[in-house]
Amino acid sequence: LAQEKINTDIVTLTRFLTEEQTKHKEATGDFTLLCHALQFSFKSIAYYIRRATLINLTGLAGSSNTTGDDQKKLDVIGNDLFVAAMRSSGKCKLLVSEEEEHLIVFKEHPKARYAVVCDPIDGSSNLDAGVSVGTIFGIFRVEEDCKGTEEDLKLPGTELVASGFTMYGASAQLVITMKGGSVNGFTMDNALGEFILTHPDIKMPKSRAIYSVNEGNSLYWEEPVKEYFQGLKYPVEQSGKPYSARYIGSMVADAYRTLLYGGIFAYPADKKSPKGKLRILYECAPMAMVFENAGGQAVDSHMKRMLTVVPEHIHDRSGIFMGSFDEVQKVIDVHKKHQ
Ligand code: AHM
Ligand code: MG
Repeated sequence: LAQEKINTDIVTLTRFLTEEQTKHKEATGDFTLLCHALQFSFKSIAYYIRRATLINLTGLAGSSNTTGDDQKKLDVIGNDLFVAAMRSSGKCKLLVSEEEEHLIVFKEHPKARYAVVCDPIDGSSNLDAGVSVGTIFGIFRVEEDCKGTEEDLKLPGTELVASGFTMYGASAQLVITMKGGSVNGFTMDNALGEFILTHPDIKMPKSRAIYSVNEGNSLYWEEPVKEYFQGLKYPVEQSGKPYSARYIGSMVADAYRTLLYGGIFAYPADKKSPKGKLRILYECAPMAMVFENAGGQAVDSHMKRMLTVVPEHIHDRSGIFMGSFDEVQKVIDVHKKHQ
């Protein structure tokens, strides 16, 4: 038998972050330490998700979060793991979580220079069936003398210094991007307990005939949205083939597939939900940054660049269309026609 070729020069997330840090002469190492804490929260969330059915972690916790969603037991545990990791990092001053009504201020770390926004377990309606869910995160830099109120976080995504997500699927996949940088993907090696760089410098395909949207909401869609999706299914040109539909109902999983394969993911605002469903600060903006840095586009339901949308409050929502550059351009063009 031929010997398997063993890679002995593996790029782990830890090594990647250290190498990134050395590129920035002014770096203090705080950002790297914050990322190590993030990494630990992803590992521990992945661990509990994998064991959920075995240790009675499926089902509801019996509570609901600020925005009225029923909380799953794992929503609560994922949030607690995330909050603890951020607190103990010593580098996080402010934290916004989907599962926490108010901003968390870590008063014990007044000199910390970062604010983190997160959805600890996104897509939790899929949990009990063992379908992929994910954690979304964004990192902002804050001034030492910032007020420590929600005002500090009414920021557009253009202010994010880093963002990304981890998808808990067949394996845990972590995607991270820094301001103005490339998008890099890591796969969790459970035996090593390390995230390994498996998808360096992700660039999205410019187009791909796949759409991902909850079509069950089409009754409530605005005209341009109806026309756009109708056009994908019933192309006018003779040669045009209809698009394929894919919808998991976990934004992280739908977005990850879209990032790798190309196509479009949308959760539009509609007549029933005029502000859409997904949250600007910790769902839409971090994803938009990943998509833009990978060569794609992301806009809201007014066709405004998603990264420039400023939330009115920390849990504010928005419609979103994100994906391959040309696919999102088609959405923009159809909307322009209707103006
Ligand atoms: P959650 O944060 O409460 O889990 O909700 C967000 C999720 C996204 O992951 C997904 O894209 C969307 O909700 C699915 O919603 P719907 O079931 O309306 O299609
Ligand atoms: Mg969510």
